[in-house]
Amino acid sequence: MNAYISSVIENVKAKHQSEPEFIQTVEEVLSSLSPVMDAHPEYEKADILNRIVEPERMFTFRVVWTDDNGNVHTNIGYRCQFNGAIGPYKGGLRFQKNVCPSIIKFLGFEQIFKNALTGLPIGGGKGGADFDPTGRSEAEIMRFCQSFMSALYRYIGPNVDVPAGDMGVGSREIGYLFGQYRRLKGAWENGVLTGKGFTYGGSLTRPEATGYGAMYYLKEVLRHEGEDIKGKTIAVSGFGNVAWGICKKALQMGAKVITLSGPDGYILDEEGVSTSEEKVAYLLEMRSSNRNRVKDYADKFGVPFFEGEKPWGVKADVMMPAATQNDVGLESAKRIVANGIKYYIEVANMPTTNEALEFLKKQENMIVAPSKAVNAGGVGVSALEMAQNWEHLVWSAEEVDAQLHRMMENIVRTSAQAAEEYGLGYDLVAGANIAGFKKVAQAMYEQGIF
Ligand code: 2IT
Repeated sequence: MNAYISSVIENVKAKHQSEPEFIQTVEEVLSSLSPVMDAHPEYEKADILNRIVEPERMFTFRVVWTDDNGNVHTNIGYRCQFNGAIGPYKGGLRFQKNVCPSIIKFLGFEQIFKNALTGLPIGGGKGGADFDPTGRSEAEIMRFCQSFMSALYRYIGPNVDVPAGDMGVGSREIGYLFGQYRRLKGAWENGVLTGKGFTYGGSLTRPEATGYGAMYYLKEVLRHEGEDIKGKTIAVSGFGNVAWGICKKALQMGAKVITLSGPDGYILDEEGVSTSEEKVAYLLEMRSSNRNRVKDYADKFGVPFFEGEKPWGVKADVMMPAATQNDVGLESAKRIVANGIKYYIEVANMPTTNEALEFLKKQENMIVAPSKAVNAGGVGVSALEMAQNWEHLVWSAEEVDAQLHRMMENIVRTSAQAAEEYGLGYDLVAGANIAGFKKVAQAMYEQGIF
C-alpha cells in the first residue's frame, strides 16, 4: 500500500480508538486509493487524505422531550457536516438506540463518496439521535422531532445542509421535522429536507428510490455477465423501506425475492415476496407498526420463519444485504459462498465487515458490488427533490424514475471505468471508491488549503 495512505490510516486509528465503525470505513475506502495517490503526488502534497478524514464540522445537541406519561427524557442529537467541497452537506438522520459518534461518522464518510457518485452537486453529511422509536406513540414521536429540530434549525438550510431520513426516520418524521423548521424560520424553505410528503414538495419516487436504484444497479451488473434479471432469485436481509423498494421493482422486473429478515429472524417465501402486490404492501404495514418483527409476515402468509437466524444459508442467485452495518462477518460470508451465490450486492450502508468483504472479493465466481454505489439512488433522488424545490415545480414519477435509471447506469459505468483506468479490472468496489474520491479530492484541491 502507498506509504502516505498507511500513515493516514494509522493516524485515524490512533486518534479515534473509540470509533471502530469509522476506522473500518476509512480503511475500506483508503485502501482502494493507492494507484490514485501514486498518480497524483499533488494530492499528498496538499495532504488531501488527512483533511478528508476529518469532518469540516460536527456537533452534538441536547434533545429533551416529555413522554405520554409526563416523564422527561434527554437524548443526544448529532449532525456531522463531513465534506462540502462539491455541494451543500447532504445525508440522512438516523434515530436508533445505538447512535453514537462512530456510527454518525462512518455514515457521514460513506456519504461523501456516495453523493459524489450520483454525479449531482451534494456534499456529505449525516446526523441522528440515540432515540429509540420502538413502541413510541405518534404524539411522542412528534414531540421528539420538534425538539430535535428546535436545536438543529439554525445550522441547516437549502444551501447549507439538507438532512433526510435513514433508519427510524421516514416521511412521518420528516413531516414533523419540516413543520417545526417552517414554524421557527417563518419562511417557505422546503429544500431544507428531502423525503418530504408529496403535498409539500416531496419528490415522487423518492420512497422507492433506494430499492429501485439497487435493482437498476443489479440489472446492469447482470447485463455485463450476459444474464437477464427475469427469473432470478434474490435473498434479501432487512424488511424496511429499502427492502420494500427492491421487492416492488423485482415484481415489475420478474425477479423473485425469497427472504426478508428482522431482529427476530428471517422468513423464507419460496413463491416470492415480490410476486404479489399484497405481500409487498404488507412490508409497509410491518414497518409502520413499530413492532420491528418480521415474523408477522410468516404468520400472515403462512411461510416458514427461522427464529434468531439470518438468511445467509439460503440458496439464491443474488444476495442483497439490506438491513444494517456489519451484518455479514467472515463466517456468514463463507456460508454465502458455500451456497453458490454469484452476485453479492450490498445495499445497507457497510453491511459487510472488511474481513468478509476481502474474502468475498477474492472468490473467482462472485461479483461484489459496494453499498455506497448500489444505494446511491436514494440520495440521488433526494438531490432531484432539491432541484424541484428550487424550481418550485413537480416532476412526474416517470420522469424521476427515468433520471434515476440513467443515474444508476452511470454509476456502474463510472465505477467500472475508474477501476479499469488504474489497471484493477472489473472491480466495482475499488472503482466506486476511486471515482467518488477523485471528484471530491479534485474539488478540495482546487479550492485551496483549509
Ligand atoms: O444513506 C443514505 O444515503 C440515506 N439515508 C439517504 C440520504 C438522503 O439525503 O437522501
